[in-house]
Amino acid sequence: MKITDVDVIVTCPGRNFVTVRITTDQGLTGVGDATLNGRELAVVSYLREHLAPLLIGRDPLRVDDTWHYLYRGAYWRRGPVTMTSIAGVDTALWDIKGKVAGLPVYQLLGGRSRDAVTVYGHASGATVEEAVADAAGYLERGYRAVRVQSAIPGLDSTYGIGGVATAAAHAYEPADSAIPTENVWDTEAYLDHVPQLFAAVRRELGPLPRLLHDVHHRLTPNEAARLGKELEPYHLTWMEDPVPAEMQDGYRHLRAHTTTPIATGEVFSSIYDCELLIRERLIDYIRTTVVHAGGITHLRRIFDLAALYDVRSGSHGATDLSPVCLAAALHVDTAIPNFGLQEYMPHTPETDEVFPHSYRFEDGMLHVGEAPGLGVDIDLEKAAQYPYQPASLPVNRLRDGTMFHW
Ligand code: EZ4
Ligand code: CO
Repeated sequence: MKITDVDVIVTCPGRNFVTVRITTDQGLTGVGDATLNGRELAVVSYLREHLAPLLIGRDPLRVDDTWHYLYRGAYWRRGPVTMTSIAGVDTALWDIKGKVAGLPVYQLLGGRSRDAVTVYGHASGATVEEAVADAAGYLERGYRAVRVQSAIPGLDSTYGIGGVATAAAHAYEPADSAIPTENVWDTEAYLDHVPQLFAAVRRELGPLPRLLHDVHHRLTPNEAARLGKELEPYHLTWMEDPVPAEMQDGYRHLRAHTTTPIATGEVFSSIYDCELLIRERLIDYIRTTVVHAGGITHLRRIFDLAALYDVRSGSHGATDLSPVCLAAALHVDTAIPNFGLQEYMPHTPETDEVFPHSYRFEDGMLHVGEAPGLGVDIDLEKAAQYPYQPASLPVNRLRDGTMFHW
């Protein structure tokens, strides 16, 4: 069997997605997500100019060999653009392998380790009361875990809060304009507010619902230690990305000062970005996912390393990861022994139409499909109706104008 075509499709059914579609000489096709929010066309160029020509004529079933060919063959290793590009190819090859075998990909990864994949939803609000009500709504709709974010008094804009209305929080999409929106950030206001938010959520919703919070890389290790300690009474499932991703040894200080569980990894692109965190058990959940961590082939290696140290998976699943990534993530989640939790934001109806899929949400869980391969496809005609629109993620500045982390 040979690869005859590698197409890179860009579509914007509400937001931009990049999809790799590989065709074989026997007419089989496979798809992979290669979306890197706000930097989509860098990946498109890497794929079209540098990877596609290398793949024509290769055996699509040599998945691991192709991964190493692309990873080692570049000489310049790692980084989000490279690893997202490789992920798109790798995911498409797993899809083809599944179709050739006549099996869903999770079967090729060792088979089912659980009945379904537990997810967490995104609750938010312009006030604490709204955030509590939104979280309660998720629990009523059957979710077993909820991430809670709320606006910070005194700040016009806060990460994780829907721009339109709270009821549309599931449609939260921060990449809204070609030139980044500039937001203002105040660490003291944030640190003062978040413990009050979770005190209210626990008071209203009781001790049992699983609660999460995303700090989005904005604290120093010592500030994160303070927040972790103050959140201890509220028993979070995890505090996400407490410090900037590159500050790995900062996790030692954080870990030594709080028992609030820690999750990180959505911006990591390889096992080398999280090896120290896993080996020293500095985190509880590793949030790498298929599209940004080198595809199924590499993600499985990360999760296998994590399993040795009792670190569980908690894959990123915001809506800038396409349904192709979500489908692939569900195959991994279903198969691995150390699955923890999967992030889930429903895609827009337009996106679901462009990417028909066999996974389904029911009662707080996602069920992977039984179709051979990934069980997801791209509808080329529908995709063509939504041309690319430049959109960047926002930036943050402190009150005095200093550039900060977003
Ligand atoms: O800001 O995926 O946990 N989810 C997140 C996301 C990220 C976006 C960036 O593209 O942190 O909302
Ligand atoms: Co996050």
